[in-house]
Amino acid sequence: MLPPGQQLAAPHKWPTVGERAPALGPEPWSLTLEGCVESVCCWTIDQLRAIPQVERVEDIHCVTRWSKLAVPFRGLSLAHLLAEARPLPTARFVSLVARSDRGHSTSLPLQDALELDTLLALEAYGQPLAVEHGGPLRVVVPHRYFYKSLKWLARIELLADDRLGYWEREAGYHNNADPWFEQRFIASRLSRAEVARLIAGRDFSHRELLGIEAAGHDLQQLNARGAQLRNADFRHCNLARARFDGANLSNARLQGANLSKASLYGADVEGVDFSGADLRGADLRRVSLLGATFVGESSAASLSSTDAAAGAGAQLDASTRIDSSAIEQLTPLQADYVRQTLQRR
Ligand SMILES: Nc1nc2c(c(=O)[nH]1)N[C@H]1C(S)=C(S)[C@@H](COP(=O)(O)O)O[C@H]1N2
Ligand SMILES: [Mo]
Repeated sequence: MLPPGQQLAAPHKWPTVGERAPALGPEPWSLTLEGCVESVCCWTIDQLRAIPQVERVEDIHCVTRWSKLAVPFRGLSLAHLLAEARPLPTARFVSLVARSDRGHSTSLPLQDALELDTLLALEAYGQPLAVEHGGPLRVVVPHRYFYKSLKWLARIELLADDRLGYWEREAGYHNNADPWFEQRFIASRLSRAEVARLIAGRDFSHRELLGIEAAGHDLQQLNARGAQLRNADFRHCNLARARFDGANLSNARLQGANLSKASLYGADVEGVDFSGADLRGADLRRVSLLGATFVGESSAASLSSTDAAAGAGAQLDASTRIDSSAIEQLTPLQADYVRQTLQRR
């Protein structure tokens, strides 16, 4: 079963999301458990391997809308390590801190972390975890978007009060992250008056406008270069000739938008829904398309591509510019649809 708004990644593909390698640090790798505990603990990877290992098959759901089912992990249970450190009654949250150049972390209520059977994985698919997937040690939090599953775990800190993680703080990702309730982003903090002023001025460039609700507006030639527009709602907007160069449009809703001759050059469009959008003459070079949708998965499966274009599918043709490497990031259905429609004149 897939949570709402998710699509299966291509089989045998495991996308790398976020940081691709840990920061340099002392070897051998060690894990520290501290904060509200009776005894601070520290383990090397070899010591962790000597603790009884558990095997778990878990589904991965990335907030950028790709999922990967039944991934076999092996490692140790967080509960087992916590028992060794003996949490104090004041411990209510667990902060998971990576060995990371940007101080990457995430957090969970302690009770959730335990009830969800959080795993500290050393292996996936019977092999030591690859570095880009968090090796030698990553967190796997079942039933939460995968941003709660921290790569390169170096420190666990038990806290009395929550400390927001990197994505939760910097990107407005929802702190609870339950995919079954689509807890992807916190709501926009923009007031209606601010939104109205921005829409009238058509200048969003380099602004932080997470989750802006602009559906249905005339934003022809909008300047949105370098803007932070994660989860923005641009459904059915007139965005002809708009400039989104270098903008972050991750998970934005662009269904039915007119994006003819718009530039999305170098933009982050992971998880964007372009169903029914007009992308003729649009520039989508140098974009990341992980989890993007151009045609509803059900209509792509049931209609011939011509019918799909007339209905729910995005309008692309030979004048739409997309790198073939970006098309390969799409699910097989989406990639087929894009390749076919790009040949139209
Ligand atoms: N240290 C660290 N952990 C991280 C991230 C990151 O950028 N840095 N990204 C998170 C996100 S958003 C996802 S979807 C998963 C991606 O894991 P993968 O690259 O193994 O697919 O790792 C999560 N853990
Ligand atoms: Mo993610």
